[in-house]
Amino acid sequence: MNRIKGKLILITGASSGIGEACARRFAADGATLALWARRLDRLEQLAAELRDRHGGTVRLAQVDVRDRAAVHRAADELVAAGQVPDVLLNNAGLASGLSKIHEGDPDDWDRMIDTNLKGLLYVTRAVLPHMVARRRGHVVNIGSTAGHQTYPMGNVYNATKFGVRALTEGMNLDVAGTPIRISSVDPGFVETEFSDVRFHGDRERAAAVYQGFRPLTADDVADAIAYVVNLPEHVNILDLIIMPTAQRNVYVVDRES
Ligand code: NDP
Ligand code: 8X3
Repeated sequence: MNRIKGKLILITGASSGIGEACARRFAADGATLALWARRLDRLEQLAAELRDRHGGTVRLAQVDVRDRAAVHRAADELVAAGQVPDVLLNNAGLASGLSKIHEGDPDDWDRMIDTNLKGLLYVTRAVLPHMVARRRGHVVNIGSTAGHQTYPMGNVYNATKFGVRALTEGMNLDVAGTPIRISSVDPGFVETEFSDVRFHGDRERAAAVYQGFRPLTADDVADAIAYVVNLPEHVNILDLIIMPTAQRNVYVVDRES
């Protein structure tokens, strides 16, 4: 049964990777979309393709989730148009750098904390009150296996994703007494632009992360997210961990040499 058709789904970080794959998947399932990211040109290209292929409504906004005023402006625009999201996919996020804590770059730390934690909070604070007022909605946070287990030099990225896990649990408690659902989908290795971003554009280093085994694709993760969103309203997946079969925990991966 398709319970996604007709829903309004707001996706942050829809210009690439998991967010983009979710936009494609939800558009195919008949959802109305609101897509946010900083790279508006990419969103425009994606929206044109989706409108062409599926004919549905796609709303775009250039939003840096670290900019609280911009987040509230974009959310207020949706609400003023009568478009309170049925589903908020808090996906925008990144790793920046991979260094020992005593050698780390504080600018990388700011980038991760401001995006993965504060950005997710700003978006949630702008959207969730409207869901609570309507007594309807579903927030899906993209966490990570890095929010369950630390790995060498993952330190601050790990901390942000452990934080996302705590926020998922906290939000879930805070909406008690409403029918709103709060979920987290926590992937292991997914081959997207994630490692290019982490290694500041060093493509070779990024590609090496996924060498010797078959990583998840963004579409694999979008399938899992669609499963979580499509469940009947009395069913909530609080936390779904999804990894490539070759990955056994955060750092044990069966690689062919
Ligand atoms: P990508 O780099 O491919 O996509 C990241 C998306 O986040 C882009 O659309 C980017 O858009 C957006 N984004 C980043 N910073 C901001 C910002 N300040 N404001 C708005 N949007 C922003 O990576 P993934 O698709 O892999 O990552 C998506 C999520 O999945 C992240 O939260 C990541 O931590 C998580 N994740 C990824 C895993 C992986 O192995 N790839 C595994 C586990 C979790 P733009 O640059 O246009 O703003
Ligand atoms: C991304 C997974 O292990 O590359 O959240 O940090 S990992």
